[in-house]
Amino acid sequence: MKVIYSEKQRLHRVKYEFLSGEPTPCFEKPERADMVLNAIHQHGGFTVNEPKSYGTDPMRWVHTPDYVEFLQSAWSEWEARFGSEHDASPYCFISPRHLRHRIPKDIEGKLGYYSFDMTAAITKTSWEAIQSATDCALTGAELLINGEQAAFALCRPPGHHAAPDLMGGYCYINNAAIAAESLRRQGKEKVAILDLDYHHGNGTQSIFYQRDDVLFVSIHGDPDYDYPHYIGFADELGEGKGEGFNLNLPLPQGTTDWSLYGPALETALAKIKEFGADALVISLGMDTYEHDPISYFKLNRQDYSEIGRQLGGLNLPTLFVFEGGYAVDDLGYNTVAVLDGYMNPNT
Ligand code: Q9C
Ligand code: ZN
Repeated sequence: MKVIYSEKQRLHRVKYEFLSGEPTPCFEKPERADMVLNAIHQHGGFTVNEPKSYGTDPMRWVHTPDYVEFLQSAWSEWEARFGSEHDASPYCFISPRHLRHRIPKDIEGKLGYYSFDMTAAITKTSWEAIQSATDCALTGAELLINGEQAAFALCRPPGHHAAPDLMGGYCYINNAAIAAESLRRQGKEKVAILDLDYHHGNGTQSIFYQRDDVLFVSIHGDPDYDYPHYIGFADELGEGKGEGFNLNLPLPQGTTDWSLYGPALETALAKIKEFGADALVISLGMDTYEHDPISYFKLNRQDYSEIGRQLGGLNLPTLFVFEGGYAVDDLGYNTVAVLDGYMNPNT
């Protein structure tokens, strides 16, 4: 299988996040990709390729122009005001209650306007990495169009929490959504996105909520108890002609092992078959692992092989797009277990 990766993605390294009130080194770090590459090289069944450059136009397929422009200029505006010692980070947000939805002129106001949480800080070189991650996803989509059955876009920073004009959850530009849209524009009539990250893919859901040509299915921790807290419930079915083309399968924190996850995956795959997808994009978050430091499912290595096998059973052109996963020591082997299960279902 072809893997698409660029060292440019190392240029995004945020110092801190707040974890239950405590400043903590950011879980989403370049070493995550290093571990995946390491396992990929050990496996031997992959080739690693550089992405092509697609510029910023594809970002505007799913994001607003003002948001893309904000991401590009945020660091220089921040640096002009506060210098370069600290990462640019919001502290103040628009609640849907009582505040006006106006774009402020000041960078701190803008950071809050375009964020829904404090986990998506911007550094001097973040933009290069963000752009490179999107290029990896687009290159992967193009490989499918050119006849590859599957590819793996090793994207960092991740993307599935990024909505049309919102960053959050370590995400800025929605790589999986852009890849899906790219497949649509190159002739795939129906594209399914299956989001397997522990956290609901709120950004991807929002982007396609009113569309019937892109199905979004997500298996994730119940938002009544977990991030992103305010979206990702089972009654969110899509809107307008998109009604019936969004499926959320929230599962309980703590007790979700294969006995609960397996049936949810079966439901998800049945929905994708019924939809009649021509191509599949997997938002491959690996934070469903039993030892993930910020998530609460109990999947293990064998479960990941089984997930890969079942995805392969759909027999669709499949693009894997990397999302979360923070148990760094095992992250590479778990990721490769999914991809190996997909490629070699009988071993
Ligand atoms: N106490 C991704 O996996 N913090 N983003 C959760 C829970 C935010 C995860 C803290 C997690 C964002 C791509
Ligand atoms: Zn996640």
